[in-house]
Amino acid sequence: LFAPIAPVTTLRAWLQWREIRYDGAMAIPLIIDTDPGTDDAIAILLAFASPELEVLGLTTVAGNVGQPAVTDNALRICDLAGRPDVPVLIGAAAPLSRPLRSATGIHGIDGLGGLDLPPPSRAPACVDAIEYIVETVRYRDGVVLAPIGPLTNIALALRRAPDIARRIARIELMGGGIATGNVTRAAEFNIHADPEAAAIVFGSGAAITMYGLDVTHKAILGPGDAVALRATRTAAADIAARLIDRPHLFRPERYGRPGVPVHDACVVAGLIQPGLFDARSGRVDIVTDDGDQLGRTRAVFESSAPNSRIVENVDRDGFAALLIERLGATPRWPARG
Ligand SMILES: [Ca+2]
Repeated sequence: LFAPIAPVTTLRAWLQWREIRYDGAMAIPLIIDTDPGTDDAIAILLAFASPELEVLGLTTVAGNVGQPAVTDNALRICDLAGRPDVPVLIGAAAPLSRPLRSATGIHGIDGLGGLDLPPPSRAPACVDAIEYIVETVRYRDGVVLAPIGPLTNIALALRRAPDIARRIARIELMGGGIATGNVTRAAEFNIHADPEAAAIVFGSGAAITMYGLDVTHKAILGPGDAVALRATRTAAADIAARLIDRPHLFRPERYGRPGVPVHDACVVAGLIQPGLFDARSGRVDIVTDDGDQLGRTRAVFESSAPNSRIVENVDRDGFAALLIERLGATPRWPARG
């Protein structure tokens, strides 16, 4: 399944081909680094449905589930969206220095909430995700990285090629939480999964926007949104509805309404419609010492050495409307045989 397929002459030639193909487009060139992941799936579908973004590639990282399942899921999502042109590249199989602890309780054994999508129609690209990130950032101007899983791949790329930190236009990431955690009281899953990687990324000097639990716990989509999504009768919206409408995950006592936080889609929505979100500048540091604070994102807002924009609020209804509008405008893809 993961044997190399179509010979890619050289990575550079291939990137050149893509650039020619997209020449003239004003879209933001974007690499989504992902561990699909139910909310990853919604984020990727939203990106594919949005002309403001040019999705250059999907790089996969072990997180919600392990390798090769995350890669398999990324390919399935491309198939679902009719995007065989978007390369999927295999990244890290484990955090930098810790064992992987996946999140199958939320995302299901398969990582996609038991959606049971057809097997992928193709194999991943025969270029390693780390090399792909490094070369793409060096070669293309203005590349934005959107890591929506543990930060292992981004840290490995920065470690291999520290020069890319100033070439990356922005790192717009889902992770952390100033006021709250989810995997522990102190820490959010993506940061807790690989705190050493997070420390490298936040310390890299790259411009970072952090969509943490402070905002994603306000980006709650529920049964009413699922009804609106289904009413559009598109495959992408239907998949999103199925991933949102899982009542066993609803925690109205915590989120103030029935529904699930669609964490990763916040990053993509923020790239498309920044006005939906409020952020403050600050300095974020990562707790890497073992103990009950492990993986915490500590923020200082009035810092003289800020390293991040910390996103705190979202217009929930606007966020829901964007998702429904975009996914609802996608083709009614024929069911695969
Ligand atoms: Ca994710």
